[in-house]
Amino acid sequence: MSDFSTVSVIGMGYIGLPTCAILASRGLKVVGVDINQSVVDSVNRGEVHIVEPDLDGLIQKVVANGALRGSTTPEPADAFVIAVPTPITDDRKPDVSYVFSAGRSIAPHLKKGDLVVLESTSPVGTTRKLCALLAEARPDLRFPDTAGEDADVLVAYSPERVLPGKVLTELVNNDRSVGGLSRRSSERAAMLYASFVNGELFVTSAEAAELVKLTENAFRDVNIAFANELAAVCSDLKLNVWEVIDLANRHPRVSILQPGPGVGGHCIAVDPYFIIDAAPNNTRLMSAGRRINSERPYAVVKEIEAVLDPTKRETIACLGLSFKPNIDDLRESPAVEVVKLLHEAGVGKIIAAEPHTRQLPKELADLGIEFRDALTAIDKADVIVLLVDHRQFNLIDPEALKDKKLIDTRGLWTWRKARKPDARINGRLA
Ligand code: SAJ
Repeated sequence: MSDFSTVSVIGMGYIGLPTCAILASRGLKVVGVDINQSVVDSVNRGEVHIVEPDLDGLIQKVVANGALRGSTTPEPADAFVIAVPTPITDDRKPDVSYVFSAGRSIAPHLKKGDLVVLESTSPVGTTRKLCALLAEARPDLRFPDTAGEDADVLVAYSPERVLPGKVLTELVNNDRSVGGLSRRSSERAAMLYASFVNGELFVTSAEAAELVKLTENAFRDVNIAFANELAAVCSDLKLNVWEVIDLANRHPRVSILQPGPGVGGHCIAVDPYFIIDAAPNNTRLMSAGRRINSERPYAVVKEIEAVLDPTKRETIACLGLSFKPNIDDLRESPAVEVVKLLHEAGVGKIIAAEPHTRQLPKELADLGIEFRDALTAIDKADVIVLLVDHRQFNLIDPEALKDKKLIDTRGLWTWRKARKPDARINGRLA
């Protein structure tokens, strides 16, 4: 049990809301702050506005027992956890304005002994800038950037690293880096996380912790780019990339990720730019990775065009629109991008199916794309494009699709389901 009694979480999005729920479930009084009135209202009704396994039950419970309350304005607390978005601008520069406005909003409520932790993915140096902003707003208090261990308010950075879809488990079980602007800041922040983290807590500097977070996602982006580059190579050489990867991964020190129609979501496809912006002359690999992954939807459209019959207007079923399997999140989804590019190319009649949403996102609805359930879409189509390997699509027997032209961007039907168990003898490939 920690000696914090009240914690305020600023930003109740994909990370902030589950964090509120976990902190509140550990006996802390939590005030979740969000500038969006409808988010606050829904939390205060015990409801969730995002889809995340088990989160609804937990929120309902902690709101009902009075441990969590939503508010549009911050109020005094022992610790403030900032979990607001840090998007990129159109010219791919980090936009940390939400972090600084969160800082300005909590500054009037700070008192001696308080802790401020930034969790948002941030360019290196942001925590220190946030601290300077707080110090400027509160000249009556001492902060660790200038007062070191004598500071009145402690400031640290501790990035979230949870996987959407497994947030509640990973929040508790993942190891965590905690980077304070002073030793006491690190210790105090580690104490806060110890109230709910079972994983190990590693203390470092704020700057190292900031780069650690960016590095994790940049590493993954570059590695997915390798798989996507291999997919292009295999397409040239008329080889099955899924088979090549599966067999290469039998090497004890090789672990290639999976190719696909591109990299989506608000993290992996964005965070490398934070490093590229900070060190443009030393990030050739990360820049190339970003380029390769961003170009994937165009390669998929080319593949589709190549199988279309030019003498007629064929129907193309695009299965799956979310940015990864088994979720409803369409943010920066390469599948949506493929549908848009196909529409722009003006080839065929497009039907889209997404089992996790009730309707098309506005950007596709505005284009007049038809929305159907997967089986109807398949039935009507000449070409089936599998864009997301949702569980539901795994149930479809590839045999039933043998009269259709298949573009399987995830290797679900053309490799994972097609692989015959009798291709192995005593655990070895025959
Ligand atoms: N993808 C591939 N091939 C793969 C793996 C993923 O094409 O082999 C694609 C997915 O289809 C998806 C995108 O990459 O479009 C990202 O999916 P993901 O499941 O790899 O990751 P995210 O964006 O949901 O969450 C990531 C995680 N980071 C890492 O795994 C290093 C998560 O732990 C972070 O907390 C999260 O970013 C974040 O918030 O930063």
